[in-house]
Amino acid sequence: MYAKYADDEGVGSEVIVWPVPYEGAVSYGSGAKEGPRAIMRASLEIETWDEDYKIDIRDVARFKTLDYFEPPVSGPKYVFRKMYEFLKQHIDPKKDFLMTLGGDHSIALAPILFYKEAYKDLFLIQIDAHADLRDEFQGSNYSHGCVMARVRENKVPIIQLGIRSLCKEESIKLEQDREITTFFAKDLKEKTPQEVVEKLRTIIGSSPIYITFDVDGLDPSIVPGTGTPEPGGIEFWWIWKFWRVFFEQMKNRLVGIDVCELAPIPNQVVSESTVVKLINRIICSYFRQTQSFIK
Ligand SMILES: [Mn+2]
Repeated sequence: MYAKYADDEGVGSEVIVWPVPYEGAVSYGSGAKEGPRAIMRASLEIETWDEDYKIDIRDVARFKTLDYFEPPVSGPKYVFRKMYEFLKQHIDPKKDFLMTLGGDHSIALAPILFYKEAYKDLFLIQIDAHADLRDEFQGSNYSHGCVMARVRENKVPIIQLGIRSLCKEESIKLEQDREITTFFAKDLKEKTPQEVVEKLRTIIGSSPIYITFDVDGLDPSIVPGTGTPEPGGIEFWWIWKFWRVFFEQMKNRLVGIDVCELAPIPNQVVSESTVVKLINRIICSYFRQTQSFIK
């Protein structure tokens, strides 16, 4: 039923898909625990051909889907621990490319720290409307509003793209923490993907990269199905072009990715379609480089 991301028909690099249908006390809208199923379902319907690259995603990637993670009910800290344990047992960070499908943004912490352990100079690219830098949120240090604060405690430098909603505590952190580079959504609008990539190259150098893709970073006109939609987000064709320029010019190793905060709207598939198109774009953009599959 969840065919495309679940099959093994492709011939390229293996992408291990890990569905994590967890949502804690989501602050506003709910439904992020339905994200993985909606993404799997939409992955059946979206064209796998990339006309820009003239390649099919199956030429560069083959997907293997793990069983759906069963989150403990005792809160996000325990979800983190159980996820981390699972990764330790089943994933080889030096070899395996993992794509974790959330769930709310709290599910990103375990894979990020897991890869950080293997790659000391790991850089995080965070697509997001929110800074997620609160020290504590909804009574937990591990909730979706705190992920990036925990990431920074573990010394992972962050590049943020699409930010447009934060609190005073977070604003101060952004000013003080030199290991966080923030491209606010309103400024991205004025820049070409090329200009942003040139800046990123000087910051990231040749370090390995992990991408955490909170879908609310995109404009809600293309992803209305998310818990806390914020107007003025990243536009579709901008980010579409961005991934091409980014991977062509950076040539960094991408170790893994997560996609979170998709909360599907009943009887409407625009959000998950947008998200799957962009997942496919990232996968094609990266793996066509690693396999020298250049047009
Ligand atoms: Mn987030």
